[in-house]
Amino acid sequence: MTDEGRGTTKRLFSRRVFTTSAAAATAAAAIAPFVPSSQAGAAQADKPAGKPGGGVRRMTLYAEKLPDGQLAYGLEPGKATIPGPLIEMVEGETLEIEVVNNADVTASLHVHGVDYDTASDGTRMNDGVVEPGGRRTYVWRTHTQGRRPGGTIEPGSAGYWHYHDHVVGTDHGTGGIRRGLYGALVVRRKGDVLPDKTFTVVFNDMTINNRPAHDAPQFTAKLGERVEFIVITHGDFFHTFHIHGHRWADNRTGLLDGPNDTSRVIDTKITGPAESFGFQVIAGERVGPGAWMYHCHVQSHSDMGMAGVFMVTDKNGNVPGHPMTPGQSTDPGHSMDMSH
Ligand SMILES: [Cu+2]
Repeated sequence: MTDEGRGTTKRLFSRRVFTTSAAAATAAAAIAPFVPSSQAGAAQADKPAGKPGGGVRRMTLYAEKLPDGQLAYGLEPGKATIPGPLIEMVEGETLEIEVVNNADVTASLHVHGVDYDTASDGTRMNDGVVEPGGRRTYVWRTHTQGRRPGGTIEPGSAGYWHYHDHVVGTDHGTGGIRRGLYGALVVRRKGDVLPDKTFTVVFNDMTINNRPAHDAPQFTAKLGERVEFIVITHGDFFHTFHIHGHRWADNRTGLLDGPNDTSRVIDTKITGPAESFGFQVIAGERVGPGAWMYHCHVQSHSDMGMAGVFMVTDKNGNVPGHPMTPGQSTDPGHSMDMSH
């Protein structure tokens, strides 16, 4: 597969940390589009922030059939990718996603982790599907962490989540997921540290991001960049995500909150169907530039090709022992290079 369109979405937002509530409200509007800058005009249809506790944004997601017969979501016609575009939200805001079904099968959009009505659950049972040629708007809501009457904490929506089809093939979207209708969702909390770039790794049956065996995506970052990985599993198997030379905290953000955060620090995590997690690393921190492998650590799975490379370049764009060629990266990441 080519590099074209593979997760190259740019964020229209560059703050490293969400700040005050007013600034965050502005920021929430600012990150609205999740579209390539070439499509920034289309994104201006976003509604301004208006509801208490967060704004409402709109976006359009196209479900399409790829030339090789796989299915994918995209932000523009003809630009669908596997995984679909990274969708970001900030706790408190609402996202109205219009799905345009350009594929030749009935498809839908089902999300994990956020709030929605049954009409937005993407199932045939609730008539939440989109016929070929049709369109339908799904509404995702989020909320901030709070305290319930009686004192217990109600968790907020922040987390590493994901979305997928729920109707192609079977009433559980087994065929849609198998063919590529899935993507990552991250809901951030005010104050969260933002990465320079984000890479999505989906263990889908015995593939990574539906790519052929031994052809997993290569991710590239510069030494010292703050890189976010989002890991999702689909299909029938359990996998064990592992990355060489880097490690993270096993909590919501993957980062330690402070010197007293006792979260376990790990470099391997078991992940079963429909689970998702994410974390951030500083590329090459203490280990330097290099070709750092990431893979499923179930031995037979890695032997069968569930392994890829996280290329960490030096400041000149080189990797020791691995000459880099232009366009070599199969996923340049969702970079955050726009100032705000
Ligand atoms: Cu595996």
